[in-house]
Amino acid sequence: SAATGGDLPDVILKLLQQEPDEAQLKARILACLQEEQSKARHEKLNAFGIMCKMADQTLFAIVEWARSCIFFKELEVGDQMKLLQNCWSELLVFDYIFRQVHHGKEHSILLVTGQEVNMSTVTMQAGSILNNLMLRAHQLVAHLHSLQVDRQEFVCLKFLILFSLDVKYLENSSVVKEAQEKAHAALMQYTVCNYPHTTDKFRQLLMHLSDIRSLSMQAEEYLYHKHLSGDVPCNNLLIEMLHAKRS
Ligand code: DR9
Repeated sequence: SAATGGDLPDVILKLLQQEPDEAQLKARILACLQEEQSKARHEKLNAFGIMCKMADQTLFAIVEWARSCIFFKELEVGDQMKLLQNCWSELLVFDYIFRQVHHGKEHSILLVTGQEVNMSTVTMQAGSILNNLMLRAHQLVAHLHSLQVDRQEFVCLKFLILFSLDVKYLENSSVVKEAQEKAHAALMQYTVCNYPHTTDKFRQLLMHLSDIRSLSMQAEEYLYHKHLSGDVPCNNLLIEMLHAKRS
């Protein structure tokens, strides 16, 4: 069937229905950070630690999303873990990027908590590695903004990141392959029907997935470096995922 108006491909429809509620997520993360702030002075986190906590909570929400995701639910826990270990940082970066595309402001970034941070603050406070990361991220935001990526495409891309064919030694790789093919077909159909004048939107969107990949690898390097300097708070899911990948 054509993917016009209310007639969306089935996969996209299901993925849209499963999207977590932004307002609820925001409230949950804000509450978690406020609780952190009310701790005794000696165990209080600094600004960087709070940002880590925020990313950590976002990652929890991403894992929760994956676990409720079509096709993913069909997999054994072992396979689920392999997929998540492969793509957790990409999903975080992608979440960040799409929030900025939606935010649509060049001179500030929007955090998951709803707070805005001025770009000049980042430029002043961040070191060269982080500044470089932010610059690359914002070039990607600009590209996706000019491509007019919408919510339907966003959920499809997120799903494609989760079901990467790069993951080896799965018990059930046919589910992954099927998920990948279904999402590809849905995204192609959707972009051709809804953006007939954007030449090759489908291919352009997929190309940006490799930018997300390389950005996330660079972000992992940065995070690992911060971890070794003792800057990342303990009991952090981000660090656990970093170690799982390296071991
Ligand atoms: C591993 C994959 C993680 C991807 C996470 C993507 C989500 C990132 C979410 C938010 C990023 C926003 C950053 C806001 C910056 C706040 C202001 C600021 O610049 O503070 C500086 C402070 C310290 O900077 P520094 O490490 O460069 O040290 C400077 C040095 O001491 C002096 O020269 O930086 C922060 O507070 C950054 C917090 C990031 C915490 C989240 C961890 C995620 C890991 C990597 C993020 C890379 C961002 C990639 C963007 C796509």
